[in-house]
Amino acid sequence: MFGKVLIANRGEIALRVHRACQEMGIRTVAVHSTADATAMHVRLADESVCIGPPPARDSYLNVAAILSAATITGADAVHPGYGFLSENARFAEMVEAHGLKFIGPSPDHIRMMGDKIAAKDAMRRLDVPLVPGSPGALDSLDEARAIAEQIMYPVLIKAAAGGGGRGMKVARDASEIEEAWRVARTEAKSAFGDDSVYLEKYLDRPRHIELQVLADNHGNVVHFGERDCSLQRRHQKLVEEAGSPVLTAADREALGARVTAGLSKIGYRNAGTLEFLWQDGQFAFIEMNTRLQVEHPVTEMVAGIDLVKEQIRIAAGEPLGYTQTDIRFNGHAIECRITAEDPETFAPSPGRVNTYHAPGGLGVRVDSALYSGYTVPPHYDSLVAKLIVHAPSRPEAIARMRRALNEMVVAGIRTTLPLHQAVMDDAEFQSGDYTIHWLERFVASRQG
Ligand code: MV4
Repeated sequence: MFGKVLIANRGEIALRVHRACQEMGIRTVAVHSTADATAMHVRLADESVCIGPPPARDSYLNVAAILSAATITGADAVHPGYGFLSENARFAEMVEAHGLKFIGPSPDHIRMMGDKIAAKDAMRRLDVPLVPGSPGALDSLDEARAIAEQIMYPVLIKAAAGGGGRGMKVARDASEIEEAWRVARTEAKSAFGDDSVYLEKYLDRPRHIELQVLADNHGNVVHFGERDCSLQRRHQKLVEEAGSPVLTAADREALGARVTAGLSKIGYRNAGTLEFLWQDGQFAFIEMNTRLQVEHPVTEMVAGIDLVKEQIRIAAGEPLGYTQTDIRFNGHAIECRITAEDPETFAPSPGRVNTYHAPGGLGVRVDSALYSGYTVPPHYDSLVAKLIVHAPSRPEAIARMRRALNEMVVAGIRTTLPLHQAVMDDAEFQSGDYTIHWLERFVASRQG
């Protein structure tokens, strides 16, 4: 096992990784920008190294500084967290080239899944269900037209290098295809430096359901069930649940079996998440993320597993000590992402947190790097706390979340706590019957 792990991240996820390391007897190295010198992840780590000025490109994305920090502190491995360098195949390669272990998938798999067309190609070959669409990149507008006629409008043109909603254009009918083709390619070129695009049937009222997997270096692949992440606004998730209110155990097992068999064939390793759209009882793969995700705690609560410890053990070469049939799902978990934003306008609200009080009690977990007197810097993601609850059933989890939200205090800055309270109080949310479009309308109705 590793003696020392460098955590190439900040905020709650750096803390999350640190906690797993501590319990495993592994020492930790925090890296931080000058804006984060007093951050909780720096305070708790065994050692810390300043890697640059506040802008992420000069610090948390500064590969040379991070690798130097790993070398001078004698770290054995690097955990990238999420965001920043977590899905950068080149970074994973450089970590390994410096004689360190990258706690994540192989560079080749990171690269494959980063190319959304290559990812779909792989899943097609592995018999994972896909959204109907072009067999690969579109070569011409004529090809786009022909495929759209065949699979029927509406269609979506997406950037191959995209993901997370960037570089996507809908064509509702034949009159819109030329414009969608042109705009998608232009946006893809300017955002990613790559104008390759592909086409899919546009699903107009899906849920976003993702499957968590883990694979070791010995051919074992298991899944930990799904998360329902349909409650999002502008591609920012607000609330996630495990399991999905719409899925049966049989659906979960069928999809899980298909996916784990497929990933075993391509030799995937470490953690991964497959994103699906779910509509009319059908799953359709859209993308795969090759990192630990923000919302991983809801899976941990229902599956009774520590995904970060598993990632570390896998990277150290240990086999999974269990098989799929050992994995059981218990109750229901919900996560609220609390951000330093105005709860109505979503304007960023960095600044000093005068008072921070975390809720507690049975079935309540808070993943946060906040403390009373901490100043939320303006340079990074606005996530300040994840409030996670676990209870025997979805209604009990909602009741527990409402209670925990009431207890929680983050004073001095604006946060999305009031929005979360309104969502939990809403009868439609409680019914479980919503799509990816529900939250946008809910927010608009609150703005009046
Ligand atoms: C789609 C779609 C409808 N049909 N693909 C948005 C982010 C990216 N990961 C994929 N996205 C979508 N792809 C087809 N064929 C609708 C979305 C989408 C979405 C997906 C998941 C969660 C929230 C979303 C919000 C808007 C659009």
